[in-house]
Amino acid sequence: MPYDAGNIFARILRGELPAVTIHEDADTLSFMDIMPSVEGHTLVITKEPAEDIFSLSSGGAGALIRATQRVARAVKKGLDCPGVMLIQLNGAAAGQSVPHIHFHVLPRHAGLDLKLHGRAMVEAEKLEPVAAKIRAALE
Ligand code: DGP
Repeated sequence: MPYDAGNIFARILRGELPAVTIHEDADTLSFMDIMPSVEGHTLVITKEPAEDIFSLSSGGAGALIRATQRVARAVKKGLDCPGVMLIQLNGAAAGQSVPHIHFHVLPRHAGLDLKLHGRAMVEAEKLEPVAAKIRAALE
């Protein structure tokens, strides 16, 4: 299937929709998930218009995992969580809802259950203080 340039993340990349941004470089953008599974749920996306891991270039894959590693380190340090879970879904059958490749970065604490992602919306004002802690921990 051809890449859908009208998807939500493509619109965020074009500046048509707002996002609480964590980090941006030449190849990737990272921002807070608006329907988080857990406080601190962050997304890392490519600027390359690719739907999934299968259509992403190897250069794009390298840039994406490097940015994800950097953001995961900042989530761990900034939110002082003992674990960080990375999730990356490919295809509706796998649960992917936005057809633009992305990693989920989830702070984890033992015994704290994850909610299903993409359900309850959180306002930007509530995401911002958590985002500030992650940004401050970026190296
Ligand atoms: P996935 O199911 O893996 O495709 O995850 C898509 C995630 O994107 C899901 O956790 C909810 C999040 N999301 C959906 N729409 C928006 C949006 O407009 N802004 C932000 N920041 N996140 C969104």
